[in-house]
Amino acid sequence: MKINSYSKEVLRAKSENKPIVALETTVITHGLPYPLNLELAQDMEREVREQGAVPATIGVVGGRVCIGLAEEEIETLAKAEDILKISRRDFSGAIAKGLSGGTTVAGTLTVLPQVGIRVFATGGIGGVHRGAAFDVSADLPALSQVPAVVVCAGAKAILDLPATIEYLETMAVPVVGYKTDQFPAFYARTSGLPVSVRADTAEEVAGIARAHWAMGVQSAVLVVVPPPEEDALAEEVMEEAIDQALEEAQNLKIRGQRVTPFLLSRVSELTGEASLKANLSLLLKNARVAAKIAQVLGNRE
Ligand code: PSU
Ligand code: MN
Repeated sequence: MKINSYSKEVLRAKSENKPIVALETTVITHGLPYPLNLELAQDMEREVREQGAVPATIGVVGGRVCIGLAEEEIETLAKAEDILKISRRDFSGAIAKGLSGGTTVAGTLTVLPQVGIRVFATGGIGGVHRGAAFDVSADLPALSQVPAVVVCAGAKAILDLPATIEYLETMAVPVVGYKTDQFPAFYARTSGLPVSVRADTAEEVAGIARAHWAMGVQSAVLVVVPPPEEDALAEEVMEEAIDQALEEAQNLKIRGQRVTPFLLSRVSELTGEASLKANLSLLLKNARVAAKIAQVLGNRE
């Protein structure tokens, strides 16, 4: 059964052995409003290209798992109102029924080993939700099973960050602070929580990743990058908005896949879009850092 379909640009990059950076699409379909999401998708691809790497935006279009999306396909995903959010378990339904959707961090990670890509940029990973013992993002088990470098600004701040970090430790995922000793809190640069190792250059990150996989551990290496100083939120401002958004989610009985998109958009409204600005700017920064790492690490042999 042939399920993957490559863009011309990604096929060429593979044949010329150019470094490739995977990008997810749930941030487009569920994370950001139109038309900002479309602009962001194009800007992230541009950032990757400017660093001399090739972007592979991954998503599902009409049941085809696309490794690299054409401009019109990205636009379709960005405009769609009722579209799937595809985590690991959701591919099967989408493929069998010929549906479309944005792939989450877990979904995108699932595809990477099949297509030989090992560097991936996103905004913030999912994690353990606050006060909800059984709401743990599928991003965490996926990180424990896929050998890739995942570049992010930590886990989304709406989550229980200490619990998320404990989970990453249990699942043997190194947390590499990129020019930082602290786990960033997505919108904010600090959280007071430690990383497991620090790296100050792309070369150092690549060295850590190679050593990790050489030890035979097949998990991801999580590279955490603080959001750009000029757009980051102060921790107190962020926490106040998050508390209110969480209370509303509970009152409205928001559950399952809808929790994360609801909280992100409420926090954006409550902070007068300051969190949205931080979100966009950290996504671009992560794409740049990922491209630098891909340059050094290359694709999977
Ligand atoms: N980063 C963003 N915005 C997003 C996401 C990440 O800046 O919307 C998405 C990612 O795709 C992540 C998903 O995998 O949210 C997590 O959803 P859940 O908590 O339901 O697993
Ligand atoms: Mn969940």
